[in-house]
Amino acid sequence: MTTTDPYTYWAPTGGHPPQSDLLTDRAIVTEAYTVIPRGVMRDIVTSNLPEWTRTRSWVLSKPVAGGAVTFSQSILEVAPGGGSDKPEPQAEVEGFIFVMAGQLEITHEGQAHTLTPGGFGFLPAGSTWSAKSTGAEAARFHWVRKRYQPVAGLNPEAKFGEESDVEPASMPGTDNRWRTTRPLDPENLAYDMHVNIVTFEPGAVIPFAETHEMEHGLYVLEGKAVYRLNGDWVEVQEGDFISMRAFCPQACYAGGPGRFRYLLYKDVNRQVE
Ligand code: UGY
Ligand code: MN
Repeated sequence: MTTTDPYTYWAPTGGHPPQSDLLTDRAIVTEAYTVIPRGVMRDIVTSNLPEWTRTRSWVLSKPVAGGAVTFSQSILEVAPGGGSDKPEPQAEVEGFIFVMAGQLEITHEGQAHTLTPGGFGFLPAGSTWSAKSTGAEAARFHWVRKRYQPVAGLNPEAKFGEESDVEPASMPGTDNRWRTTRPLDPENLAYDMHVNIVTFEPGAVIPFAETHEMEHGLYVLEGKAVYRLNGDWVEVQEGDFISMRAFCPQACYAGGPGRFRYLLYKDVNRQVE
């Protein structure tokens, strides 16, 4: 390989393509979990969406026939001036947006919200919203979508904000070395999904194999760690994505040298439909 930049397009002159851990060879698909390393998110796997202009997307998770995934998660990259007048084609589907780069203006029920990196928005199912990339560089953000499971008398409210304005909760017994920022109120049963930011200081761990009914979408925002997934230990780093089916045992060890941080989707607060 002649280039030092693993993301630069490179074509082999013959034989097999190179197998570098920064490219695609760390991808894993099992019944219990999927790992999509950042190197897989290349031009060749982008989708265009009919509702969006000047946009490309990488779909990281979606329900597939015979599978057990009930949410979709994509990274969208919207060039300046691009966007959508009606992003969500399905009235029963709610969404959560988390911005990683650029500036995204969301107009929800007539009110404009400008989101920059760390900014988030929860869009209840059936609400009216539009989105526009208003910065000088492309807006790059996560869009998690799920079919809302209504309960009589409970109405989830839209919420917009900034990660740094939400006080993180220290996980029990960890002296704040493992903490969770919860943009949506965990006590409010109107919400049937959460998207949290989970942070570990170097050396911090999930000290037991969590095994729970909730699925996860997990995108590494910063740092690296070894992640326990079902019976395997898998190295992950910034830009990698993991999805976990219900009951997939999970733990992690954040070896440093910096913080390990990820965006974590989970379904919550509902019986099986
Ligand atoms: O909230 C959670 O389920 C979280 N502790 N799981 C995780 O970070 N893998
Ligand atoms: Mn978990």
